[in-house]
Amino acid sequence: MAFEKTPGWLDWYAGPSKPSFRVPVGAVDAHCHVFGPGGAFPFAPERKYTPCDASKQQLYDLRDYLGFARNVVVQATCHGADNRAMVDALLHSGGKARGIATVRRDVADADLHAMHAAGVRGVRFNFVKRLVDFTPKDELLEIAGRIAKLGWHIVIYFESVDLPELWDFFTALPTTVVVDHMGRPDVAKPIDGPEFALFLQFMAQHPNVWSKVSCPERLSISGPPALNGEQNSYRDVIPFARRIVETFPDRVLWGTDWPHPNLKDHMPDDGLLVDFIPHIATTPDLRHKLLVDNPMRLYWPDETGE
Ligand code: 0GY
Repeated sequence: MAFEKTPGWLDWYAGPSKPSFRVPVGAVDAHCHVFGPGGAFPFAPERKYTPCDASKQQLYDLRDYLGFARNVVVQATCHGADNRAMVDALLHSGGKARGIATVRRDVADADLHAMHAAGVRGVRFNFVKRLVDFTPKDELLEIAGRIAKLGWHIVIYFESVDLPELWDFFTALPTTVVVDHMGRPDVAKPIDGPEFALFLQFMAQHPNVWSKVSCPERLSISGPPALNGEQNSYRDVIPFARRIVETFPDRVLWGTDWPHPNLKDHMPDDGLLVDFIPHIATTPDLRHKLLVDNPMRLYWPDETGE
């Protein structure tokens, strides 16, 4: 099937720079996606955008180029609850990729078990209104109870202004909970202001809550060097990510977010994103936890990563 991209859609960046920062051996890109290809894995009718194609092979080529060893492939909303493209990527990874699925209440136990065998280790609950329609909380809690029995965890995606309203639901979840992109802080607001303090409190009071310190390109107002001429890309995001890494070093993950859905003003150079890591994880020990120890504990608990 031929799909037409959403007008203004920016394709992922071909020919990224080689990062100067060498990631540690065994590093995991813990947040990335595949899109189709649409001809093989059609996009879902209920999708809010139509992306370019971004295949598993292109993802794994990028992994090797940037120096990563493994991936966690997160189901993108353009595929709805049809997890075939993500599962196909896992099955062709030689055990080097795990997955996060989107499921509905009607998913069969046999399907959950098949996804587990393929490498799925969690589900994603998305509360970003531009990406998904509302799913009733009782349905999500029912799914949470079922996937908890498989030892899976829940990835949540929301905007920081919505955390107060979602707090009771999030804190009732029975599994490890991984927050995408630091709960999308508004980096124009002070780091010591009430909104980010609430996010830190969420993590501090709930030892089952982890955070991905990913996506500076989505959160930054100062932008990448090509736009602002400064040395450090996404400079305004650094204090927020660094605070989380230093406060909760054993509960943070990092990912490229390739192929970067829904970016309208610029497409990041994935090499520059890797060069962002030493600014937010400032010691070799913090970097090893962020890139190797933490994702291995969550996704490959029986392997060491070396
Ligand atoms: C991300 C961010 C976004 C999109 C999706 O699944 C998706 O469509 O996750 C976004 O638009 O902020 O994590 O990839």
